[in-house]
Amino acid sequence: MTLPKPPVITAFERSPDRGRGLARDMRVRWALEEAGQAYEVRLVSFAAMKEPAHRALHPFGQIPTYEEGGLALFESGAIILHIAERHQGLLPSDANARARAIAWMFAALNTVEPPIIEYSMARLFEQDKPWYADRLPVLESHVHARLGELSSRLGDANWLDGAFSAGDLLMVTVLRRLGSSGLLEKYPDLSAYVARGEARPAYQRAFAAQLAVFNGKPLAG
Ligand code: GTB
Repeated sequence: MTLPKPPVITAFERSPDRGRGLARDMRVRWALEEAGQAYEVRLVSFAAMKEPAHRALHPFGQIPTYEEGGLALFESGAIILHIAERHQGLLPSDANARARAIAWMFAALNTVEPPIIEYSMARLFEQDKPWYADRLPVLESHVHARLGELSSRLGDANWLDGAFSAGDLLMVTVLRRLGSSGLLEKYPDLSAYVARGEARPAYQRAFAAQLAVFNGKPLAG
């Protein structure tokens, strides 16, 4: 009997985040670790991502991608939903709780991530622009609005809706993008929430694996 081949994901050959686990392969690695699913990683250069072979997998020439048997997926949210639907531990079995967890996945990607990305991109690429000083506080206020709302909802709960789910996994990875900005620290409950996610053994394994790539010593899958 031949064993099924593990799924293959793509990640940056050399991540610009210098191993901080901010690129979107990190969330897929974490989901696979939570699911207990072995996986392989194919590292791609920025040039290779724009080649036809990679664009056949990812129309926008990005990472991460996910290949499993005859299936090829792109978009980290879709990949994580696929993993979560096929394994225990990332989505509740109760139908209503499952639908709510999926709503949190969308909330992380569609409602919380966009203002965070806009803010981080401005800090990275617009500091020398004449509009930067006026624009940054506006972007910061958009982030604060979402963090305040998220903090109100989380309250003193450990996770967003009952047990840890793929919604929390995505939300934690999205909040981590605030990195050294200092914005998250204004919300001790959200900082603690991120720390709880980062303390999970599956997160730790995923983080170590992506860091090993940056250090030039990829771990065996
Ligand atoms: N919506 C897609 C998804 O969720 O999968 C977005 C995918 C995406 O943005 N991929 C990025 C990419 O491939 C890597 S994660 N970029 C290359 C390109 O577009 O040419 C984004 C990212 C990059 C760098 C850092 N960093 O240095 O901190 C963090 C996040």
